[in-house]
Amino acid sequence: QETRKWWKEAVVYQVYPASFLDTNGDGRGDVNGITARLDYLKSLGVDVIWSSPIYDSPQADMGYDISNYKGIYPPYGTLEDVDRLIQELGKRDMKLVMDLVVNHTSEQHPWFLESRSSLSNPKRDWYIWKKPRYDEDGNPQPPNNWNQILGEAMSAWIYDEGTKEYYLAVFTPEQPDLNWENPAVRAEVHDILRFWLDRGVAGFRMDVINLVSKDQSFPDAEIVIPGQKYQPGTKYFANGPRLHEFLLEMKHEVLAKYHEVMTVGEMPFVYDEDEIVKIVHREMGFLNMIFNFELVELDAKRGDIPGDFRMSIGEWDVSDLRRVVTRWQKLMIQNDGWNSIYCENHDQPRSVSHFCDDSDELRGYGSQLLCLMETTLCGTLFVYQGEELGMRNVPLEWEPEEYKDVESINFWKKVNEMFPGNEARLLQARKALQAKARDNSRTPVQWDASANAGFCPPGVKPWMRVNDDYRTINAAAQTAEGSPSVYHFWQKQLALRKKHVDVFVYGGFELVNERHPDVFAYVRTAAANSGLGEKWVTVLNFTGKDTQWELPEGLGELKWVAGSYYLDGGEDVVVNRDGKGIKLRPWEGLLGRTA
Ligand code: TEU
Ligand code: CA
Repeated sequence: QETRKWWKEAVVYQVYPASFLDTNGDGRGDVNGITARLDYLKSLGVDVIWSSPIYDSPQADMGYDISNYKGIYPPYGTLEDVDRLIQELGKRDMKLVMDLVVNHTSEQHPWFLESRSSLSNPKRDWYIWKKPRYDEDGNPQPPNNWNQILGEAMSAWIYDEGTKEYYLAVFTPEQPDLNWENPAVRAEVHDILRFWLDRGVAGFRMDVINLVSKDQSFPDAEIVIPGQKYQPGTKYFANGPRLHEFLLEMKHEVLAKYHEVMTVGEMPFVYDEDEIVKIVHREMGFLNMIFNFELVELDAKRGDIPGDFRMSIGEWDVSDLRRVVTRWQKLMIQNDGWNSIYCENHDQPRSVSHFCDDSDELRGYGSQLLCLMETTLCGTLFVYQGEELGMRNVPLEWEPEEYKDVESINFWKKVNEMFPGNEARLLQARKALQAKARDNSRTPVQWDASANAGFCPPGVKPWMRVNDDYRTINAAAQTAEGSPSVYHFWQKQLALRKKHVDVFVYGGFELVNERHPDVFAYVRTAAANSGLGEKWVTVLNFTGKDTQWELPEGLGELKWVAGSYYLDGGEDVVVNRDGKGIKLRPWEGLLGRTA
């Protein structure tokens, strides 16, 4: 059927190259490190690798600031290394997806160096330049009140002394926004896409692709952070007036000319359902799927410190999670769209720490509960490096100096400025960093129990500190034959998902017991045209306590095939029955099928 696509069934594994594997002893991961671990990924069940940016970059934002789209950051390797990676992937029937970061470039990109060199430079209009506003004393002020996304206390407009104008940089000053209104800029973007497609990549994860069209009147934003000069302007540049036009052009000019390119657009700050469906609609859409933020922001709430929305530790319970997951499942299934499924990436804390309990006793169950959910939902599945090992957040004891991410650094600085010497506030901020900082998912992958966790040679200082728990949580221990492990659990679940794509990838989704206070449970049914009558039931206790769950009427007897307390090994899943009820332990998840 035409609704079937390779990129719907694919299991995508996100590599964060700096932290994956260092093969040349400089303390940074590299392209050859990815190539070196393909067999590990293949045997896990991975089909596609999406790598975060490997292009040449000054690394102001870990490669999301690109200075050459057609060259590789030398510490990561060379174009030849990438060619070899693609070749080795091909041998294993695997594919590569690149991270396309084209809302902005690095301030060191030759285009920007030219653009800022003079008012009359032909590339002046490739970025967004505006004349200052002036205060009473005649000092230049930013053209509006928008703040930076990664440093919310600061203006998104950066003054250029040379030409006495401001440029727009919505993430950090080192990431000037491209002016997509200019057709020459869009033509260059198309050229970049072709360059990589011609080299053999299978698709793109498009970084903040919904920010490329901005409201050209650049209005001041409403005040949502009390007492602050600069405010989030996202409303004026997320899904802006010409976004559809720009994406359609990209589809016609490039994507449609290649065979079944995989595209996933990262789309923060957009919640409107009609808008979302338009973007990913099977026929009329522009992209295969998007990353939305509703699940990972379940616990985020805005307070009074710039940056604390991302760093907040808000309350949530299973009904919130159920509402969000269900909304997206139904939205896409009912409207011919397509979902992406993820709980973790390089911008989020570790999922077991985020949604479950990462204590030594419960970490395995929680990791496997999340695995059960992710592998039984409708959509393309994205696994983040280390998630398959149940890696967790850094410990609270780490000093703020261990945090390397620009967003964390800006946040910590701001809290110290606002509350100097205020121990309570500083402790609160440290807890927030430990819970939510992007650094949590960026620590080196833990390969084995040797020094530096096998990420880089002993004696070499890794670019970022290795999580202290690597002696117990690492790939060598978890892949050892017969070891009950989060890795083996993922491996088994991915195989099961692939064996039953009619159900898990293409099937229907229905809630059961939808008012249960602790349990998120749903039924997946085989795709209508598959001729299969089977139903699969996922039951997830999203709490740290025992609970009781009634088997719904009408499903008949179930055969239980997986459970988060059954750490591989093929033992039969035994459910603790109590009349019609099933007793679930903390973070216990079960997967059953109708006979
Ligand atoms: O992220 C964009 C984005 O809006 C969030 O994921 C962001 O990291 C978070 O909201 C911080 O407040 C993408 C990349 O994934 C991220 O790593 C980059 O820093 C960012 O774009 C800029 O390129
Ligand atoms: Ca290296």
